[in-house]
Amino acid sequence: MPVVTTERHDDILVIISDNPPVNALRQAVREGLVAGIDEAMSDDSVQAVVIRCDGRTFFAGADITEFGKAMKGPSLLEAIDRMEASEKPVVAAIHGTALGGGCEVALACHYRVAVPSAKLGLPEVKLGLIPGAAGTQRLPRLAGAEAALPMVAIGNPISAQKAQSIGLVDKIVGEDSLAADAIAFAREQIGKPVPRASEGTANEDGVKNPAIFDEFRQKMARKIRGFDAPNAGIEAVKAAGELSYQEGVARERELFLKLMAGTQSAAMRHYFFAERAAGKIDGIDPATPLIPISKVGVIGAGTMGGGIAMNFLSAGVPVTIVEMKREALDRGTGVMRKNYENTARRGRMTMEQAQTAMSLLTPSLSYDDLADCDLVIEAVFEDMGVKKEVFGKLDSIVKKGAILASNTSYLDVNEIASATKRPEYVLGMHFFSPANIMKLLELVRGEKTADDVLLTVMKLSKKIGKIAAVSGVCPGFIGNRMLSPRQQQANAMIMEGANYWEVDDVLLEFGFPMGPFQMSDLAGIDIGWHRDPDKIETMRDALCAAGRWGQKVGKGFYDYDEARQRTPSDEVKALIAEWAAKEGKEQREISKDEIHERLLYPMVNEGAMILEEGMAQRASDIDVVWINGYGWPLYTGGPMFWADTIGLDAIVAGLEKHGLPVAEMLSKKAAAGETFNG
Ligand code: 3H9
Repeated sequence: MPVVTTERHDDILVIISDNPPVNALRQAVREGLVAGIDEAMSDDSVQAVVIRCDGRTFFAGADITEFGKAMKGPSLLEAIDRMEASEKPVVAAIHGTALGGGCEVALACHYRVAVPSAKLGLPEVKLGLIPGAAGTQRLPRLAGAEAALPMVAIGNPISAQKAQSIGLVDKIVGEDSLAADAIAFAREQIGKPVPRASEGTANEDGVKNPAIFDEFRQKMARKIRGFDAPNAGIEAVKAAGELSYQEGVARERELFLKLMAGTQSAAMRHYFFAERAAGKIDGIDPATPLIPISKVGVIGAGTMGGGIAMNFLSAGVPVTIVEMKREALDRGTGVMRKNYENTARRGRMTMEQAQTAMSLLTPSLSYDDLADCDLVIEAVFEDMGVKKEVFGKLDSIVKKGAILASNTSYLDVNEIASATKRPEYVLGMHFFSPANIMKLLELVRGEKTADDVLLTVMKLSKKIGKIAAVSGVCPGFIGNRMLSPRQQQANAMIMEGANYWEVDDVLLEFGFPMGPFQMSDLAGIDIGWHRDPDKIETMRDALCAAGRWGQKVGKGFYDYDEARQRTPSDEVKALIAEWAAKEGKEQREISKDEIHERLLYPMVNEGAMILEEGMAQRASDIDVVWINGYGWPLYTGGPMFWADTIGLDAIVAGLEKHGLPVAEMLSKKAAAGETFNG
């Protein structure tokens, strides 16, 4: 069965692509589209053309798996130029997502009709690229440079309604009658001169006001810091106003090819597939029947519990939240309500949606109210004794067959499970703070966790908008376990003479949002402190005793001004020197290169041990965890992909140079010239 077929409806030829799952524009599809257009052109009885897709979506883009391989068949640009060149009207009929190359197909058609639920976008920038089939040249000419800029340089898709408002969609048609409505629309265009996006003049907005490009760059500065593609995108859209269409396409090509050959795009394409791979669980049949989850229980209404609950409420799943004391319960639910209201105020949801979410919440002071929940997640104090008590209690109250999950960030999930008579229904669900915002969810698979339990929670993660990765049971799981050697090195280096702000700066320059000492200040240095200012046994005790509790009191490792700008503190410098002397640490100059290697290489080494012990299913899962949970810069592809790009032999040599341990897997792979990601 060919992937592209044609269908005659009197004087209209309908070209239909059916290339599951997302109608990616692979070679056979491009050939089919060209053949379809040729058929329409060579048949005088055809008066107009409709291009549509079967399956769940209109073309979701070029086929990313073909990137980096030799191009076969017509290029996408050749294929779509044929559409635009036609004198007979060509109409794109859009449902699902018209993304990247798919949006470029739509732009090359003379008209676009879409169902109300459709989305259109140019997300190439999220793959470290810019559109490469004239999208940066046709879109500004059709919709204006100002409207094109966020689409090209940020890459978020827009709704059909928004697309109509900027001229990208001509008509919104019935959700269930796209095929027929598109044919009727095409028939109405017969005999009229065809409008071509490449001949549009909307891009003159950027010519009249060239300041929009710099303004946009400034507005987005934080978001695009470190990424190459957004700037290339801005440049390409600007070129659409400065150059002829043909010259503009050549400029786009030049920018596209440069990005395609670079490490950033390779890293971001790696991440695209890594994120999808993380959702797959080795050894579990994806067709395993799932446990229905229609009601969730959360224990603890503090920051973590409240945030966890909001994920489910926002996804329309009723939640019962339990606290010990009325005051804490009221405070917790109050904070949730406020968070929703703020989100609505910022326009990210309607007030009505916020109210609907809150109406699904049942606050309670009794564990008994959790009896009929299908999944209960505890977010209580991180103490094994407390956790085991909670799980024993839950086991006796919550109905048989329900899943019991712990939000622990480092405790032994097998031991927690042992407090119940249903260890196969127990697992870890490690959310990251703020739990309603952070994307990452570590699913901790206990020794006895049943397949259907893990698969159910994996599927549920997607429903609540999380990116989940499976970890085995080990202290700190994947994420915190790898954080630990980095922190150890950071602490050790400041005792050996490195400036703590330089340690932070090295990570900032690498692309992290903050360094370890800034992070301590943000989290609060006094967390877990014994609160006795006379008992000073560590550097941290000394900081706490001096009232340097972190950002919340205006001073921690740094002094903070009112705008929360940090300045290294003389008091802290003196404290560090004093402690270093006490510990007999010799002081020396430590270069930024050494800081960089000693912070990051041990993380790669820990990642190798995690793989060696089978605690992560695959190296790319580790990348997913670090990018989504800890701010590892996406454009490097995550710690394991990054290590591959700089060479495992270089990592080993660096570790040895600094007298740091080297995992067996790492040294073997390095010696064999292998990489983590194959
Ligand atoms: C481009 O177009 C460049 C052009 O400008 C120029 C060219 C010259 N290719 O995400 P899902 C696979 S760049 C190949 O789980 P959802 C995906 O790996 C492209 N494969 O589904 C997965 O495979 P598996 C610009 C693709 O419903 C399966 O499809 N376009 C592609 O959650 C299902 O995917 C984009 O960047 C692809 N383009 O979300 C859009 N897309 O089942 C990328 C998906 O084996 N795609 N697959 O794991 C998406 O954003 C989402 O897939 C989409 C559906 C929203 C469409």
